[in-house]
Amino acid sequence: MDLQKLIKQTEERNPGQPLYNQAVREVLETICDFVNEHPKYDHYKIVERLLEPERIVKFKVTWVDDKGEIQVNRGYRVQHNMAIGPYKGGLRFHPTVTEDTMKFLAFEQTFKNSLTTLPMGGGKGGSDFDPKGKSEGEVMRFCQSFMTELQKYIGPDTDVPAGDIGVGGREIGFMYGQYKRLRGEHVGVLTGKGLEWGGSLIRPEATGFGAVYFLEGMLAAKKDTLKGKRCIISGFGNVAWGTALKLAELGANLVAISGPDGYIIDEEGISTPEKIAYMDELNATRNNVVAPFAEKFASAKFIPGKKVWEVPCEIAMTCAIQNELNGDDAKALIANNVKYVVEVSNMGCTAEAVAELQKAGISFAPGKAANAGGVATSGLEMTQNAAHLGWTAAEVDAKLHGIMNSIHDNCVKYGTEANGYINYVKGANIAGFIKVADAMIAQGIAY
Ligand code: 2IT
Repeated sequence: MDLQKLIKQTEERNPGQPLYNQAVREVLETICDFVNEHPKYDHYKIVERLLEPERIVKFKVTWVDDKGEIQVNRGYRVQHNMAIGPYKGGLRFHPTVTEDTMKFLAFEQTFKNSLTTLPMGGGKGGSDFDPKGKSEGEVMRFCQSFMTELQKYIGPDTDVPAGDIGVGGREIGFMYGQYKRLRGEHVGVLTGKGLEWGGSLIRPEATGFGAVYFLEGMLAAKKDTLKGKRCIISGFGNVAWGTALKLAELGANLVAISGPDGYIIDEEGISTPEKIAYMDELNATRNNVVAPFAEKFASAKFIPGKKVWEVPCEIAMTCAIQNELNGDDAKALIANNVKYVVEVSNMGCTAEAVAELQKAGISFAPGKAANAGGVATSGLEMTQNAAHLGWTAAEVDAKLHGIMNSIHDNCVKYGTEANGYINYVKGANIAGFIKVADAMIAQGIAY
């Protein structure tokens, strides 16, 4: 493959879509040598074929707000690749959602899902609907209208959406109810469902738990452990919550979390059940501010308008949104002697940040490897639904742990460089690529 030609072609074919171009560029740069060592991939034009989603569905979502006014939003579902299983990936409700956001996330999802070892293709969807300040009735009416259109394109064997930013158990419930009402089927068409109606234990915790299991692998590779390590994370939503829970359980010292309004620093540690439960409570309001945490706990201080990456730490984890850690943030972390940086949000770091961290020899994990525990546990929910049974928390957690270990092993296998540095970005991209590419070759020229 001709790297520069493909990067240029992607830019020309996807103008005004910087996120998609960023995600593609990172993958192309890291798989290039591997692809060129295996001519079959060029022969079957696998890379070129992966750069075009199989289908993009874009639709209108109209709904009526509490004042009786009609509102119009945009809905999306990008079905990127179905080679190894039904399309699978979350739904994001956030005002920043565009076709570009959906395309980059669906592209990442294909590689991530391939890494999980489970049979899931890649997809992503969502809307520019802003849950902030909306009443329960407004959220329900929006979800019902959104699903009325989306249901035409999904199904338990074709495409199985789940949650993402702005979509939690409540929204999944409203959407599942509408799917059932329209189709008359109680099937595993969404994951992240409530426990009483087909959900899986550990799914709410899974993204954070999985990320910490992956981090343990990174530490073990350096003969290091988590105990007592000073950690900071961005965000305070579902992913940050699961991460905080597992960090506390394993004896790490989490001292900072953040929101769009600033960050919280708590030198006594964000590790008690009360503090971690309050993160969840704050997130449930969907008001998107972390400041109230400092009003509730005396040991916590709120620093308004600043990014959390200025806090000295050994471990930093992005748990909020894409490109939240830039080149300057990476330099600040490096100056403060950070040792491990884990992307838990999808593409949480800019390309400049990744380059800075890798240049400094910092152990860095990309989101598609470190956050794969969420979708992996969704895959386990699909298995339980298909078999009409439910596993115990211990069973699901053990499977999740095994999957994260296997992803770490694969990153080491394909990402270890001559000097011993583990390039997790390269390892994850190559390992994720191989399975999808070989399945596409086997299935002929279909997509
Ligand atoms: O980014 C992600 O992997 C998710 N939002 C979870 C997707 C899923 O299908 O559970």
